[in-house]
Amino acid sequence: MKLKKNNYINFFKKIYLIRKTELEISERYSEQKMRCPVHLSVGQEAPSAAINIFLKKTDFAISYHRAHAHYLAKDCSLKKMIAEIYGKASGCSNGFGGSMHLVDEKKNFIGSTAIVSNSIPVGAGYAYSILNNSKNNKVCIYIGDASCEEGVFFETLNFVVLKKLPVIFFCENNKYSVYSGLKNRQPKNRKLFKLASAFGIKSFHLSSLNAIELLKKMHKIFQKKIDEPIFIEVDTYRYLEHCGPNRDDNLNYRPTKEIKHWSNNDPLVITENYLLKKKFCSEKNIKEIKFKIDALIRDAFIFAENSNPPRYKDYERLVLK
Ligand SMILES: Cc1ncc(C[n+]2csc(CCOP(=O)(O)OP(=O)(O)O)c2C)c(N)n1
Ligand SMILES: [Mg+2]
Repeated sequence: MKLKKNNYINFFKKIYLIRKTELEISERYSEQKMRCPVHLSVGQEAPSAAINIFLKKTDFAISYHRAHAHYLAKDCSLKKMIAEIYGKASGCSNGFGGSMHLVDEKKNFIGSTAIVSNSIPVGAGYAYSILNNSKNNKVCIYIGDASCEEGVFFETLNFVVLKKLPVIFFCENNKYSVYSGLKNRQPKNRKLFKLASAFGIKSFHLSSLNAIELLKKMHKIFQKKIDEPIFIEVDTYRYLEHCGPNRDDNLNYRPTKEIKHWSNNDPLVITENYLLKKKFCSEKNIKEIKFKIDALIRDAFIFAENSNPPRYKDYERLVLK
């Protein structure tokens, strides 16, 4: 089946939703009403937006500390995410988890975790638990490039191959772990996807530098029946600091040329231009899409601000139980 006009439009919508939500968080963060650190995905919206065009609603996903994009790309509740970041009882983790502990069971988003690599064994365990159900669901395990440096990564690769678990490892390689570039952490020319293929996992290496090409290549992967564990590495780039609402280019841990290279190929600009060029949308359609999403975001912040904080007895009931 060919990619349809609607696939491209939905891809753009997801990227726009993630970008605008993250920028709104970034702008409002200094008001000090958000009760947790935030790892924003500005710049790296395209990978999760692309895979979620092809994942089924019934597939599962588990994420890491930079979870907002993964959660929103799976159509989880925006209101509950913002309320969670504000530490409110109406949040998706009842206000006790914050930005790094997002969950939406209705959408099969089984959680996110602050411990680097923790999505790997928990996601594989979840896949093991659904192995014999008939629905043929997959578990998409999001990881960052740094996750491929933890022991549990290798143990789990072995286990998923042995048990033929229905997992999709989805590695967003933004080249950095906090301030440390890959060249300081891994031997020269090491390819992450090759680590997985050495374990016998079918592995793919894509780039989000051209978001449309990414969508097309992702489509190719999902054209074939996936009946074994697979590993998808996508090169991508965050524009803001590792954790927090600001830019940190003044710290000089990333070359200016590299930053420019990625921001000159912005996924939002590329997808919007593509929709116009292909006449999938008129300028007016794009405006309407943006207007609707902006309103959803505004409502989510109003909902969060107007919600109550959790009560201690909820803490006893939900967390200490
Ligand atoms: C087990 C563990 N070690 C270290 C940390 C501290 N830490 C938090 S985020 C992070 C960087 C992870 O980088 P990566 O997985 O590439 O994701 P990115 O932040 O680049 O999206 C580190 C080292 C942690 N949370 N857990
Ligand atoms: Mg990284």
